[in-house]
Amino acid sequence: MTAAVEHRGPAPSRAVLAPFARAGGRALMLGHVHPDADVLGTLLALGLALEGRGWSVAYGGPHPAPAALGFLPGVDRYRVLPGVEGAVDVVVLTDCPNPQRTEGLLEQARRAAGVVVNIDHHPDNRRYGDVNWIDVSAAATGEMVYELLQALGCPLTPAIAGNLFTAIHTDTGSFRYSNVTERTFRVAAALVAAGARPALVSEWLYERRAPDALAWLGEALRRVELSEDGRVAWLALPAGVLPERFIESEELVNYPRSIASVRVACLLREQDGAVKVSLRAKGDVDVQRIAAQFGGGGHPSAAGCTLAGRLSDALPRVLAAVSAALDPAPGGSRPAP
Ligand SMILES: [Mn+2]
Repeated sequence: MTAAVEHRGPAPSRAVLAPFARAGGRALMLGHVHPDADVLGTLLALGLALEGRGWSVAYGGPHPAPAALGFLPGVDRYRVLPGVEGAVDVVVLTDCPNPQRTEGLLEQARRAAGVVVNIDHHPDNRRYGDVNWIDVSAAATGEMVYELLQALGCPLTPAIAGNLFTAIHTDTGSFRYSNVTERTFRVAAALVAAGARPALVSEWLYERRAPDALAWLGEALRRVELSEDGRVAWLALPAGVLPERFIESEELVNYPRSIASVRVACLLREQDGAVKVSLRAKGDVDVQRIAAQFGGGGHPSAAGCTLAGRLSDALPRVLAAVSAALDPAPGGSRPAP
């Protein structure tokens, strides 16, 4: 490749299609740290489609696929990669705004690969690929990969459809969030027609809690706090109060978010000398801007960041930033949302 290419539209351009156009090749589907269903579902869907066209495909990243996503068709092929060995024709990253989130694997892959393709819907994507397709109007990268497979003429097998449906299902909070559009439902309908099973996905995602999880959930919910004006709710978890396994298996930030008056919900979690922060907005507050103040990123209504130090220091800093975003100073420099 010579100069890097950037494409922003909802339909893939010829430059986006070109790396996948040939009949066979070698591809690495590269995930980022703590891969979620949008990452895994899209990597697996595109990889399985390429395999159907005679490609040889490897799947992996710095961390394993979470056990809760063990139902994704083909996820057993996804490996923890200590490094990237051997040459490949194409490396694909999906839903990965920041190349540092591959923990060095992208740099190794770049040396081994003909082309790096970056497919994402995050507004703060760093455009690190040779081909960068960034569609911020997509609710999930799953919508983009659906369009890509349609444009390539790849048949939607039930396995491919199940992966893409799960990607869209999770990134939209089960089709509930403000990122959901007519297109989301159109794509989801096509995926169900192709064999995705919505009830099965819901059962795997929401009805497979461990027997002790409800007691831990009670412990978590007891700690939710609400600001005086009711617009901010937060859940602050000191290290060790809840099992890691439980926290990883729940979207705990959704509980403070569910209070009617809340505009911004925060989950702060102390771990290994740092505090991981998840932010969610309902309506007009851009939490991506808040996360960016602390070196993080995400989407306008769902973002995250990590602060060094203790929970007792991080909590007031985060709440102050949220408060400033809710009530910008008169004449301040905050751009219109
Ligand atoms: Mn996503």
